[in-house]
Amino acid sequence: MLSDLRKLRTFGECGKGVKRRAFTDADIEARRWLASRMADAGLTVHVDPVGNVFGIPDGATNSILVGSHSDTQPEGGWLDGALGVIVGLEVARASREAGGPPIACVSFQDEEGRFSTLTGSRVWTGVLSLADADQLRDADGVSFAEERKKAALIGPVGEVPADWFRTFLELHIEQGPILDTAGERIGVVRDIVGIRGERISFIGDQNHAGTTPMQLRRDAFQGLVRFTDDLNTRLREIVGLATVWTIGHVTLHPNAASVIPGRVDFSIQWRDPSDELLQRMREVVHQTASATAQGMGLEWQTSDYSAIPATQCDPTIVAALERAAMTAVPNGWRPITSGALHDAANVSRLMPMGMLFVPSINGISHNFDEDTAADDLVLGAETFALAINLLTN
Ligand code: HGY
Ligand code: MN
Ligand code: MN
Repeated sequence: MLSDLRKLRTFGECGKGVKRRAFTDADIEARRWLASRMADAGLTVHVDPVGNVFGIPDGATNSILVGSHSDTQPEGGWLDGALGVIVGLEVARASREAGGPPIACVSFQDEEGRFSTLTGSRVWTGVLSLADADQLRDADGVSFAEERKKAALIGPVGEVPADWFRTFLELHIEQGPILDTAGERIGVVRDIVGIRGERISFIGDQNHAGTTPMQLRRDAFQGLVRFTDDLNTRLREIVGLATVWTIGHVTLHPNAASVIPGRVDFSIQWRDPSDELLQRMREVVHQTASATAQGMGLEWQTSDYSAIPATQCDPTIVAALERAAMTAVPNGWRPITSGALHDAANVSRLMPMGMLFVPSINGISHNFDEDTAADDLVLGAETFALAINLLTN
């Protein structure tokens, strides 16, 4: 498992981390390698039309499905997604060698949102239609419909029916500080927060930075500044302890030192365990954008709205994961809410799902420095396999 994990890291390796954006050469090469490792393990490889890669045992149509994603953020850690994919492969391989229950494995595509949030598993689970996904473009305007044609480079492309599987399990790094700070080694995920996101634009007047008096300006960047400040004040009135919101991607037009920005486009996303709060927050985001535009003589637009509801893990699976954790590390585990989104959230629409976490050193993730101690990786895999034994015997 560790040697496969370290091999996967080499695809797009960049210092301690990786750059393996969905459908880039590094991603396709990694998926081709994964497909070969699945075949080596005696699994039949299926690639679906959006590049999700499945390893299916002996024509089984009632497997447990184990996996995650192998694409990364633009500056990704070596374990985010990769750990769950490699442990999925390892569990499928070990079960087949031991004559155990049919275990299938998967690497979902574009979980990290080059095109949209958790694109591959949203299409596979029917949350997002293929036709709608084909309308997506990345931040550089590259078409999803074009890029997904590369799926054929990985292996034979065809639909993979969800009813081939009865349960989904995902092992993942926590990506936050809770386990590491508490000195604990396993997190049994009880629920996954919901997320909402969209792209917002403010449009003003592009003009000369030297000759345009301040009071005559319609400066789109200043619009973003006021929006952000006003939004923080308004949201702090209504949010809870677990609520987060982020403006992570900003493009200014024309992005030149001597030009007053005529346009700013930015992503905004927010997360919380409560769906009604997430909805309320969207109203505040729009009220704030409208007030900002009105107050500064700007126009504003919104697009690319996406929503994944808060998700509960299956109680039977949670109980098995807790029993395994109590066996493996009696005083070193806790139940935990996932602040990160995972493909498991989408798959839970179709079948019972569960997740297990291992610690992230200093809580770092979505960063080249993301890391987890090797013995925690092994303990996580062993605890995960123990839970699967409990679920299948
Ligand atoms: O953003 C997330 O929660 C996930 O890591 N893509
Ligand atoms: Mn992930
Ligand atoms: Mn991630």
